[in-house]
Amino acid sequence: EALREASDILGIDALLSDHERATRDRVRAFVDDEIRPHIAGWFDRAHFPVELARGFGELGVLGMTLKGYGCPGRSNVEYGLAALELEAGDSGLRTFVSVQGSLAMGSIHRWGSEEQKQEWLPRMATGEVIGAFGLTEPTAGSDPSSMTTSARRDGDDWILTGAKRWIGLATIAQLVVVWARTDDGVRGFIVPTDAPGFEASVLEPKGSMRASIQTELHFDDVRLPASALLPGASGLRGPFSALNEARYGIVWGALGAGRDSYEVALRHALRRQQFGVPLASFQLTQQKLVNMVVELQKGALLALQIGRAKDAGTLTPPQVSLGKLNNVREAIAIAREARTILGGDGVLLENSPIRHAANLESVRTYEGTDEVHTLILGQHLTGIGAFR
Ligand code: TGC
Repeated sequence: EALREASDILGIDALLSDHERATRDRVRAFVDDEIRPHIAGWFDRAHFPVELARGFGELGVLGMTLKGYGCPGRSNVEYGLAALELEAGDSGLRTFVSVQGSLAMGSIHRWGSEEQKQEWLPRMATGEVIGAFGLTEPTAGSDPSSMTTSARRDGDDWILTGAKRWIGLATIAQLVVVWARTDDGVRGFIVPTDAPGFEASVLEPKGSMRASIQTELHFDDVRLPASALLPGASGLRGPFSALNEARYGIVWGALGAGRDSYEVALRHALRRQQFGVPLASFQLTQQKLVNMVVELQKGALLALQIGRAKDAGTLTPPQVSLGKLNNVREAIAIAREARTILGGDGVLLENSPIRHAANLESVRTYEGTDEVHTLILGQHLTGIGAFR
């Protein structure tokens, strides 16, 4: 705790309210008790602990900022602090919370009918029902506008055909919010995973986010009732609005992976003796540690500014892009540098930095790659879209 206080050189803790600190400490304790002791084994065995879904529900981090329908209704800064603590445990487990809360629940809360919200959200907030979000396709990643999955009318029903790829959780989910092309543009559908013609398979083996499930989906003429359509969403604004929410969580979450890597490296550097003195007494080691803390402190200020703007309702997509681009990029650099301080022991999974570094390769790629966020910012600065 004293080492952690020393690393808050700018006094960023004091910018948080007592309530925000209490929320953060509650999630931190959950991560220490329920995730930290097991995560290396889960990662090694590529195991996602599905029983944690109920624990996350009790902790109040599923659909954390959503109001009503049994959802926690907390502030965006509290959600950000929770994401940071969860990702200090593991990016794959924070991803579960993002997919369930920001993407699946967020889409239903924002675009769903009253009946859809009442049917699904209360049970998703407790973790009883798991939801996934299907936007990316085998041939449509950074460019969702080229999606080929389609839904056509058959009487009052819809018939869904196509495929999705890199979809979190779908093999353990009860529903997937699927975005598909229709005569009326891109629309969203709540697809039950037991519907005939729906198939989900796990993408494995992965070298990143191994304690998490990513899947490929196939829809072979899946018949859906009219009530499956999300009535409020029309066009790509529907899925992109959900992506804003998940990207926001990553702005904070990446800092958790970075902080955990730094703390492991610092403890090792203070303990490990070489040439008769602790590693921490070498100038090169101190420089590495200092550079990590400089970036963690800058990243925390950035996340807090973005979080306060989100709570004030003024947050813009370029601001989220700036935060995601910077904080994930710096977190990977920190995790890799932390690994070097650990020397050979740094490649063992009992030390977290190499796991965080591997996980963050996924985080820099999903929810908009570094390149996409750079070009969103480039468009903001120049007024010229350079995507194609
Ligand atoms: P563009 O023509 O600019 O926009 C189309 C419509 O969308 C609106 N829009 C947004 N709305 C809300 N928030 C945003 N951030 C928005 N960005 C765009 C826009 O206003 C417009 O609305 P309307 O009503 O006028 O039609 O779209 P574009 O195709 O030119 O955009 C280009 C680009 C590259 C920015 C966009 O395609 C993009 O963001 N690409 C990245 C896609 C991405 O992030 N994919 C990640 C998928 S999710 C995932 O990775 C799975 S992780 C979770 C899991 O594990 O399952």
